[in-house]
Amino acid sequence: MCLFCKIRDGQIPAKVVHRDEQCLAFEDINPQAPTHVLIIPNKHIATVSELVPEDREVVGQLFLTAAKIARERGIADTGYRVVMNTGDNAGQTVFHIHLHLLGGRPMHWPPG
Ligand code: D5M
Repeated sequence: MCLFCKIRDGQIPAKVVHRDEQCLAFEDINPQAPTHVLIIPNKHIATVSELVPEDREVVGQLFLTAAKIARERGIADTGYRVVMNTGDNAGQTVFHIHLHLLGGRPMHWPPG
């Protein structure tokens, strides 16, 4: 089972900030900003490239959850970044899709 499936199932501890029927959000273990939360689908999907039409709703739920957490953290007005690294060249290290929610400081563009 993959690392994030184990977190989903409670086999590896995480600081969970949101859970519903479709997704789970928890604090990134190596935060790159004052807010750095990962939002994952409960369903194991390795990369964006493996998404199928039936995943449309859960992908929407990932973004809605990011927006909700951003509001709760008070970073919605100042702005934040949501990003999903896909594949080796993008630096994906955990092959269970996850939306990074980063905020609480100015973000730079382009990223590295
Ligand atoms: O991002 C993978 C992210 O996953 C990276 O920011 C660290 C985070 N990570 C790795 N292990 C854990 C655990 N155990 N808890 C919480 N966060 C974790 P990627 O886009 O794949 O590079």
